Amino acid sequence: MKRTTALAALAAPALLALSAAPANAHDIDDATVELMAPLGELNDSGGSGEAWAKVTGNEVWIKVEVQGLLDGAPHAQHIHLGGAGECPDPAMEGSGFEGAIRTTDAIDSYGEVRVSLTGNDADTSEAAALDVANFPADDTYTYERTFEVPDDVAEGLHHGDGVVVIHGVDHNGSGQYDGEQMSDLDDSLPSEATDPALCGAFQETQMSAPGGGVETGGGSTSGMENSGLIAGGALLVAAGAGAFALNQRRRTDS
Ligand SMILES: [Cu+2]
Repeated sequence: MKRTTALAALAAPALLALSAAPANAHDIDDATVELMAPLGELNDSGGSGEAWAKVTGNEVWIKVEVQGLLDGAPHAQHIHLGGAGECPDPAMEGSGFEGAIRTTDAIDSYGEVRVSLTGNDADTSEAAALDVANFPADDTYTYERTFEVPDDVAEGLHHGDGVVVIHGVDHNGSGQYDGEQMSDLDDSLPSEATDPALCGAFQETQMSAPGGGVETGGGSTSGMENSGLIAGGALLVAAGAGAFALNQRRRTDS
């Protein structure tokens, strides 16, 4: 995960340096990436779960399985992006109820809401982050949906930077969202309704072999292999071996 992120960060300048962006970027866009995230407990929510996703271009299929959350209360669920691509330490001291982690406390770790995992064909953008009528409201549920995301979100997901966060924690054990403190996301909601309950950073799975990618014309390599070449070139450029990287480009283009 960390290694992938580092390679991605190095790959960007390499693309500019090699001026080979159009052909390779196209291959990456068309590549399918399969992701998995074990969902870990935050705020002693009592929950657990797992998420899977398959991203092809801008199309995202996602499945989320959750157990053990507060029953009969909506669980806002999102893909967050733009942070460190990871979950906070569950032991982190937050600004919430008896030190609970509130959503904004851990924004550096998982980033902002970019995808709202709503049901009922509702909006999946960040604008629907608190569309409580269209989120699951059971203690245990399975959610599955296929939808389109904007380019920058697709790119982040392709790079394995997405973090799944499920919200809603009954800190005081009252059986509902209540308490004195209001939400850091919406001051008309109790903080319990939006505090993070589960978190999982997507990681690329090896479920589909790179060789299984769709062949593009002219006997060129698959998108996965091309992105490997770009990443390899980036490391060499970073090491000052620019000549080798240029040879690499010629071989990639031929
Ligand atoms: Cu969220």
